[in-house]
Amino acid sequence: MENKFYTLPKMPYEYNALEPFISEEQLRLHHSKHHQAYVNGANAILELLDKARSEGADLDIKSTLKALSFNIGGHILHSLFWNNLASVERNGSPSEALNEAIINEFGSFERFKKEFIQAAISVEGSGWAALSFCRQTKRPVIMQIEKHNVNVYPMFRILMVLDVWEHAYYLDYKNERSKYVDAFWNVINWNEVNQRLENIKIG
Ligand code: MN3
Repeated sequence: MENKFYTLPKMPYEYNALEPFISEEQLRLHHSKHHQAYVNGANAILELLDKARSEGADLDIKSTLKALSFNIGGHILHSLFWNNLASVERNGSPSEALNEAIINEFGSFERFKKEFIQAAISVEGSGWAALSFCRQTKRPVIMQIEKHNVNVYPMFRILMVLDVWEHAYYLDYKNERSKYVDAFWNVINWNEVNQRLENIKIG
């Protein structure tokens, strides 16, 4: 039977694989507690919806859907995030196609990196920076996501995300978000980012 609920995905590497850039303790907590909380949150709301529908009960639809969007967003973004990270030994490099797309859009890889870093550092409160891709214009676009679900461009495919919630880095970097954002570039799984771009062309 198809599982109608979300599950916490298994990490594609050990919790210590991203050291020294992201510590074992930080990554374990982030995956096993924080990501799990979004999975549980989304499932609890789905159960609430199922129950209310089967009983014919009324719901506060507005607040329920707002919470559902937040928790599903958290689950999906974290699932993408773990897979677009890799240990220094396994992270590869941007493919020719990815490089070309980035250079066509931003002028240079350095310019892309600068804008992505600025997007990540300047998220108001908690959120994400994401490199996404518009299939209509064939242009890569940076998304600056607040929380897990605000400022998301509908239907854009996500190539790469960076979690800049404090829970992602506080144990390792305290309040210094920019140091964490700089460290991220050492553990990007370019093989995965390349593949996501490739999948768009096929799909
Ligand atoms: Mn997080």
